[in-house]
Amino acid sequence: MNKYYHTKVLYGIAILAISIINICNGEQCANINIDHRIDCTPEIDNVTLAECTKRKCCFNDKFTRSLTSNKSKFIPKCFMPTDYTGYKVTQVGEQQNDQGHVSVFMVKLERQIPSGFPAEIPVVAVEITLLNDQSLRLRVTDMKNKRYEPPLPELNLPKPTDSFNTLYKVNVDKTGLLEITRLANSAILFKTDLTKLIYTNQFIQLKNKLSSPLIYGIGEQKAPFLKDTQWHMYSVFNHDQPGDSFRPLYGSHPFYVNIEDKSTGLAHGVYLRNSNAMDILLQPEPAITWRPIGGILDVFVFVGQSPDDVVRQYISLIGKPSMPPFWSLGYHQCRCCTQPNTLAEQMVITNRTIAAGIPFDVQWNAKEYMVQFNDFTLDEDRYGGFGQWIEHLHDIGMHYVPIIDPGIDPKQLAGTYPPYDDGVKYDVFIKNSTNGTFMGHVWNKSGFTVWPDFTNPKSPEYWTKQFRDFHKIAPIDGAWNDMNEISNFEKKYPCPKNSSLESPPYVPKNLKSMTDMTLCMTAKHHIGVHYDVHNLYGIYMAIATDIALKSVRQKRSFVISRATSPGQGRYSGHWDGDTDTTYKELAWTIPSIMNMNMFGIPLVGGDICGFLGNAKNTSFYQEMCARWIEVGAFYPFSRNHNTKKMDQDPVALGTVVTRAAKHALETRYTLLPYLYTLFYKAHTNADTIARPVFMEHPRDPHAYDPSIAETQFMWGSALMVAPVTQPNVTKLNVYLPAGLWYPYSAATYGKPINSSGQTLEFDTPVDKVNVFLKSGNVVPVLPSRQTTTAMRKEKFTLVVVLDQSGSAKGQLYWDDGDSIDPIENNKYSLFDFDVQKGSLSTRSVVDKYRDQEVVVNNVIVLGLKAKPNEITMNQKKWSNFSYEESLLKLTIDKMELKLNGVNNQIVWK
Ligand code: MIG
Repeated sequence: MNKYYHTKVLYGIAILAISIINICNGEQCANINIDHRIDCTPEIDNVTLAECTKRKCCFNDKFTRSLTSNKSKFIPKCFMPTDYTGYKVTQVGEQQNDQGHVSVFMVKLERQIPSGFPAEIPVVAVEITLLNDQSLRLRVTDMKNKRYEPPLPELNLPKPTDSFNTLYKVNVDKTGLLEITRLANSAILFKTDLTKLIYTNQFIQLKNKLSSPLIYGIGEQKAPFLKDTQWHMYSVFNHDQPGDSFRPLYGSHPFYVNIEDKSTGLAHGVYLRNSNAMDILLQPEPAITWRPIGGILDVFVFVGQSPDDVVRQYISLIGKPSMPPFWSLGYHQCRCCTQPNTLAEQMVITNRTIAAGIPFDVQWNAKEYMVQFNDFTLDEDRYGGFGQWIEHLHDIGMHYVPIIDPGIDPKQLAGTYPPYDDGVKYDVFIKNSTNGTFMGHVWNKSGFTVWPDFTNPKSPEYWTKQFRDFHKIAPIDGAWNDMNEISNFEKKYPCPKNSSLESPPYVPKNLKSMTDMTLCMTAKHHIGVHYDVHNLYGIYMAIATDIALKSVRQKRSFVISRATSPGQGRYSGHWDGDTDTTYKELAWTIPSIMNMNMFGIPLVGGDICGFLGNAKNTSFYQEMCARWIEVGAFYPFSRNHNTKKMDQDPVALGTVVTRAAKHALETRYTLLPYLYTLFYKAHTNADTIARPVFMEHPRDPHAYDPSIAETQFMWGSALMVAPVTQPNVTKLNVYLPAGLWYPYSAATYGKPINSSGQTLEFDTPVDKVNVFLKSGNVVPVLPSRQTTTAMRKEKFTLVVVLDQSGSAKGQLYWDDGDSIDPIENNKYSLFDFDVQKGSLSTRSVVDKYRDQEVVVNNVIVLGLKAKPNEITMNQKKWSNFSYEESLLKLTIDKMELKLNGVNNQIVWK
């Protein structure tokens, strides 16, 4: 057979195949809107007609779409016909609870035709459990064999309700339709066709319809806040990824919030509890396709009245975040790499920051203090006197946090390096496929690295011992966990060939390979293979570090982790990793902190002034850094950090940056009692802290406008931050939802703005950030001081911002700032503030922290239309007050009002 003939025959077969498709299911193919297609050959990048035909699917590669090739390549060319029946529903059943309400739906699916993927699961069980009136759980499992499920996050399932009065309705039938609608308006919340499910050992695919293209979440990605439904592929796999990239970042958060309608703010959310690598594809239908490459489908649907309600349900399920130490809400300063090379160099930077009067609480170092970049060592030559220096920081009210990497050096002389020797003794290192210790390489100068398996129940004890020993020479106050994706630069031997774990049938599209920058997928952990548990390394490390710090310090722990996964907010915060030093990345940190807040990790921030790439101290860079610190002062976790090229602490960058830093950080510091109270609400009520404007104004359609939602953000309900994230801006357009707003900066108040829901222009010179207090709130503040330690000795001010009806509400949470589990141990105080008709009442709700009583010296009432004639404090006349008409501002001073254990009433008339 010559070549020409061969081609011709193939061509003929192809024509025939097309006509067969046309004959058999012409309508079934032609009727499908391109935007609704379900990929039939998702693992194949350039599918052929022949392969497509084999899978009994429709082939059409002739479409025009003005999309980048990176998106159009995800439009399925081989897609399922309308009557595609991969699975057939062979049984549908229901279960009732004791009260006779249907509480569980069950569906049995049996495979009809091969999906094309190996290791097909022939019989699949779908179980839909109504959890409570707002939420339900959909589990799709192998009917015969138990499959891997992640042990974390532990779930706090809602208590089962007896009688359902659900906001939603479930419809599931023999045709395979599964539909969840909102009862009130029949809006579709989740709709899928079970016959088109792909369910195989290493590839699962399920597509469900979205209510609208307003979809948020899906982390961690270097992407805008609003996710892209124009055939955008998001891969989810913890990954060490510097700079601006389409590849997945450090954390895995398969959760989204979908706004159903911007004028009602009705919203729902979906969480896929699965720790395997996965792809998430969004398409214009709008719809979402989940593609985990292992585990099961364990899907939670949260139906809410508003986006914050949805997020609260999600965070309540996966675990609410912990209370951070009060000092950790101060300003942090760090710097790597090879710099500062000595303690003396470090001291210069620390001291000049203090001397400049920049509020400053926590000094950090990356691995420079170590010997050969080995954890728990101290280079006495370069960093001699380290321990005393940390003590000195403590004496002046500061704290200290070092990097602690997971990678341990296995090549030190036996008996000289306990972190390795102990690990061998405890037998806690991750193993390779043949049960040797898994060996790779990150920073350790020996060229070799091994990793503790934090899923091993012995690891916390092993890890605690290392912390305890190190703490004797360096009394550190927290830990910074880097490189825990796990990041690995080099494999010391090739990963096993012909392993379906190393080269699975489907590799998430935005990864180079499964093992790029990490371990082999066959590496063994106590709870499973790396393939399954890769995404959980960060959370397990955070748990061990949290245990170690608490046990060594007997104080509240402070952990910042690069890798994260659902539920991690209970154990750590997070920073955004290796950002480029560009305005683009600065702007991205706003979506990033809002996302992490929605994922239950509110203690989050980016590297202030950018991590990579700043080489010269130019005026362009100084301006960017000033702008960055103005955003960064409002990261819940506020740290300046960068890589080698040059010093970027504010003083090093000159007077403009120093002034901007001082100003923005003083503003932050005054607000710390408010921020701390927001952490209390996050811890007890699953609230977010840094949140999008639409979360506070869900029925204001403008609040969803990307020019607002991506650039402005709120702290709780009382504070709006509208920073500059572009060069050469001196006037900024800011959207203020309807209400009264007060410009605020470090204990000064601007003229009130009565907005009807408008965009207004504000002067924003380089050293100014727009911060506004919103009407209807009482905000507790303290004077800014050099450290939070000094601040805690000061007296409080209550800032009342009246709404149209003259009301306002607020709270203050207070404790000793550093003890373990203050709320669980009942060692805190909580005060409620309520303003109505010219009267502020303070109520002592919980009064269990008395070591330092809360004393209010001033009450500032904003939005008061006329000067009062008389003020009374607890029925007694009070004459220390003043009124500024242009600001509609009443200041009551010298009050010395104690809040603990008593209720107070202040009246102005
Ligand atoms: O650059 O050791 O994201 O913040 O300073 C590679 C330190 C390793 C990456 C972290 C970065 C940190 C650095 N690390």
